[in-house]
Amino acid sequence: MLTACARAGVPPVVPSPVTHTILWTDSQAETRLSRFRFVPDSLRVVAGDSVRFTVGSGSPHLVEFDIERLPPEAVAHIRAAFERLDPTTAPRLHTRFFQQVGSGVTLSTEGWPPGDYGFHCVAHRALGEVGLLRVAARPR
Ligand SMILES: [Cu+2]
Repeated sequence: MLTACARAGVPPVVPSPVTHTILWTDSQAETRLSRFRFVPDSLRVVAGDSVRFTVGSGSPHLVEFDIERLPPEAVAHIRAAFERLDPTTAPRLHTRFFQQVGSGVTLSTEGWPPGDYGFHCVAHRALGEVGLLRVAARPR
């Protein structure tokens, strides 16, 4: 089918940017071993999509990208995105804390190079609140 379309000169379908949601959770009721989590803790996006980090429950959370688990050329893009949100925390690649359920930040991945982006919550990293964003190149 794809081959037929390509032969007919039909351009490939380019997906429109979408906004994904990742929740910060404090799911004490589920298990004490993995109380603090990102849900989902792994997400695949296409460059240009947005990612909304939202408090689902519990304690104050923030998101910080792991400078050692990023495509090297991604650091400047993340810093620029965070700069628009809060210049005081941007140099360290993290947001401020959010606590109220439903509050959070939306990051656009426009221009972000493809690769794996590790992130965590500074407050609960040792308790397992870590995640991974897989950014794929947007088809042209
Ligand atoms: Cu947290």
